[in-house]
Amino acid sequence: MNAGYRHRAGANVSLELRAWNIRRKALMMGEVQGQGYIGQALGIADVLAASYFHALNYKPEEPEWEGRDRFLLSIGHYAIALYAVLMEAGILPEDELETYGMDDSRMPMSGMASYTPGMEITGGSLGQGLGIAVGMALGLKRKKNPAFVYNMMSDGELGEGSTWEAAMSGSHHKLDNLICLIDFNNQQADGKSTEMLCSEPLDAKWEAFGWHCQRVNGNDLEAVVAAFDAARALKEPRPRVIIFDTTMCKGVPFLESREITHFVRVEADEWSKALAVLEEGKPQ
Ligand SMILES: Cc1ncc(C[n+]2csc(CCOP(=O)(O)OP(=O)(O)O)c2C)c(N)n1
Repeated sequence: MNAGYRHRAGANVSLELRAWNIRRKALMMGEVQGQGYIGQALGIADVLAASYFHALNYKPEEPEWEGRDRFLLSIGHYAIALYAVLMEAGILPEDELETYGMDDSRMPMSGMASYTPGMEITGGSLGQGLGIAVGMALGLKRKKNPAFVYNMMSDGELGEGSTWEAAMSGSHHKLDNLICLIDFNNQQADGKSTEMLCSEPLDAKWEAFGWHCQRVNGNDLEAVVAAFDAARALKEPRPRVIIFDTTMCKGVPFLESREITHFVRVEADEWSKALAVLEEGKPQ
């Protein structure tokens, strides 16, 4: 663990409430544009809450602090989800929420490193994040910087050859400072990931590539936190991956039960309805 610093602001706020706040902010941004990858944001909110309010070291007021853990969003189309947690963490000011996706906004609809504090890479060309993460993790080690690199990727990226080249080099270089987070929502643009290009048995594949692998329910905060703790504490000279099985649209039942596609259509009047439904489930 990074000896110098651990972000503890708002330590009295529960992770459940953090995740709820992330969902709420994402829905509010979706409402601004009338669209957005909201199914993914609602699904990954618990993992993001645990990342930014349990696992990561960072200084909100100094997003480029050299000692920070790096969080790479390989899936640039999930930007709405990352903006929500960056706001919740105080890295992005909340009053910019209203600018989401607009010209001159610091929050474009796909993640761009040069626009947004806390957006480490310009992801979005799928399958690139893990390779970048391997390079960063190697660089940090050579500089004797004890920070971790987290790469957040999707199940769709498991169908990219570049992911597996990166996986091989991560274990070749014994990158015990690299933690890959996979959002396994089993959805891609054209259908279910398992029906498009099946990557199962996934745990066995990562293990065979030399990684320490865990697979948990990504909407069970207790399990998510335990997986982060185990990945960080492991004393083995190899990279770690956590596969999170998540439910798209989690927290808004009428969207959850809709025939889910990669891009969930939300009608103009449904944004406020979704926010109202979320409000009913607000944790204490
Ligand atoms: C290399 C590459 N190919 C295609 C796309 C277009 N694209 C954007 S999102 C997406 C869906 C990918 O599925 P997944 O990453 O599992 O995301 P989810 O459906 O969970 O959002 C695709 C094909 C892209 N961004 N990059």
